[in-house]
Amino acid sequence: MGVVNVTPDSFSDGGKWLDADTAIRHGLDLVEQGADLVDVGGESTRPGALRIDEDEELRRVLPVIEGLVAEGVVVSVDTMRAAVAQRSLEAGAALINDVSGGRADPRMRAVAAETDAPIVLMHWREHSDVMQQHTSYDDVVADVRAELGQQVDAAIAAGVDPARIVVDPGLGFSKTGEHNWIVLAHLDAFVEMGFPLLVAASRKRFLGDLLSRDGALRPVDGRDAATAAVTALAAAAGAWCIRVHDPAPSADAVRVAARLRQEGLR
Ligand code: PMM
Repeated sequence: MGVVNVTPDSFSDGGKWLDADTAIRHGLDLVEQGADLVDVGGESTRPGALRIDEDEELRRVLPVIEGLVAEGVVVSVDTMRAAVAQRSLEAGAALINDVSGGRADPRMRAVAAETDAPIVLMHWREHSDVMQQHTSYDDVVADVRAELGQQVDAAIAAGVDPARIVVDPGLGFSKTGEHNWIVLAHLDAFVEMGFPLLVAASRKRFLGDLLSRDGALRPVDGRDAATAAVTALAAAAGAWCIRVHDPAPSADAVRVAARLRQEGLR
């Protein structure tokens, strides 16, 4: 999954693809580089981000979704709003990527149920402006899995077909860097939930921390090799989808992991 953030303020690519034509061209480029689908988002969820209103979110994502769908691209919409999900599906999006896992907008589960669209449910506790004040866990793997399980149960109770659910532990969302590493080391616990697993580590701060030198954080544009390394490991652990900004090395990493898994299953 390649990422197009149609936002002025996303941490890794904010402001780069704000105008629709540029965003569409970038989405096509991601496909050219090996992405099987393109995730279009209009609202930044970086730590501390404030929300934008629904009209602005629609204004940002709809033309990009329409443009990419017209070119035959499989598109997911990265949104926490039911109305944005609904309109995006009507515009041709194939999948809902809700980082709040159905928790931010009470109507999201109903939209997924009524439209029968596949939906990514990500582990989520709070909105981005305060999420890093909610990072307390007894056991991060067990707790995230249990809370994500509750989000899955709520979606199924609202009528979402279990066969259409994708789960995501939500790296960096109400999690410290240490938590992210522990979660990544135990992806099997999430694979065991029995749903396709999405992992999104791309360019995130914990990679910048790992690669820092002399106290200076590795800049965002220097984190793609580490991202591809995470891709290989996550795919080898059984992840179904990897969400990245730079798909070429990750697409190759997925092929390496798939080949090794094939050999391991012999
Ligand atoms: N992270 C971001 C945005 N969308 N979606 C899913 N499913 N999982 C994530 O971890 C996730 C996401 C934040 O990263 P960005 O600002 O680079 O898009």
